[in-house]
Amino acid sequence: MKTRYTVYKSDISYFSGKLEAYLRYKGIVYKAVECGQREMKKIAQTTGVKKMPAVEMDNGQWLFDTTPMLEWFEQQHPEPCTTPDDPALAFLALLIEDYGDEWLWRPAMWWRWVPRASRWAVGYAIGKAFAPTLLARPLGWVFGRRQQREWLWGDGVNLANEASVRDMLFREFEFLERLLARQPFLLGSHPSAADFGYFASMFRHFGNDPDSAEVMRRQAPNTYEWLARLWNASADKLPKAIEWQWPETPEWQPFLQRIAADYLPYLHQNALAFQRGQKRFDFTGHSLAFQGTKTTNYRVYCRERLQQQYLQLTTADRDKLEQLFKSVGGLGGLQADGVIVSGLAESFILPREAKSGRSSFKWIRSQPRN
Ligand SMILES: N[C@@H](CCC(=O)N[C@@H](CS)C(=O)NCC(=O)O)C(=O)O
Repeated sequence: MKTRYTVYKSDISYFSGKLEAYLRYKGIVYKAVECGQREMKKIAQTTGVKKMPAVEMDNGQWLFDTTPMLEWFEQQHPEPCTTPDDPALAFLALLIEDYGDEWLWRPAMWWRWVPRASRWAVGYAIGKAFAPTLLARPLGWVFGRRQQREWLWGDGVNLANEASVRDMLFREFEFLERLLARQPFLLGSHPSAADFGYFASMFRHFGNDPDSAEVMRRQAPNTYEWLARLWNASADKLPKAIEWQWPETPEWQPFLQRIAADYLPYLHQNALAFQRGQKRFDFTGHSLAFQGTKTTNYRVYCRERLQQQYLQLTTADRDKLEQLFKSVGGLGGLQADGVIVSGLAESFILPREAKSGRSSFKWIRSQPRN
């Protein structure tokens, strides 16, 4: 008998959009449950963290965190395959997935919680999901303030760099527009982990929230079209043969540079701060700097995973990737100071037995850091 999945999600949640797009493309049948206070409590008690999406299986086991989840689903439901057959390209897809998950989160927070129309609309939607209608507006207001504090003003964003954080979206549009004008998905004819990683911010935040969605419709119609294409993709609508593309065209260069010279140095500096027991650190990258940004244990784990995946590649595949990144500064940031252990790896082994316990997070006041 087929496993039945219940997906606890929210229609305004970054990572829920990513997971659902993946499940839809794979043709994996699931029951969707919109999260409210009760569901979040249930997730926290079984997975240990108050984060959605989470998946409950009919055998009582649970899946959580979209990156290991996608890996797990890929093993259980291999067709249609979302992993490029070239191992170097498969690694790049995972690197892009991680960049989309973590690096685009900050501009997604800016575009959702700073412009007033978006802040009010999404705040109200969250308030309504978690409180009686009368309290929806005040709760939305509190939630918006919490997100601004947690991810922007209390996390290295200030008047001097705010415009650069806002403009991170435009840098992504410059890349995506040129690429998606030519091909249907980021790495070729079919979706890969790279598409799902990008989809998180693009679908449930930028393409959804009133302010950024209008900007996207005006400035990035190819990206807007790709959102619908991926959301409605299925293997039978696409060509039988998959054609993966090695990223050689010019628009890739600034994008690869953001990974090599901003994101990987950020992961490295975050891991060093974690190792030294610092709660905050001053991040300096090629195009952005964040003073007093919060050290994030989870992102030490993200780096650790990527390092392990990279080390599993053959020397020839690693050389191929080094060549790709050579003109934009190389992949040194990934390996610098070796593997710094997050201590979290074991808790992300899936599936997870349901356990009953208390989550240590006070939900409204603080958020688990991705
Ligand atoms: N790394 C996790 C991140 C999940 C996450 O951050 N989820 C957000 C919603 S998109 C959440 O549940 N936040 C809870 C809160 O804001 O209190 C994943 O990939 O699933």
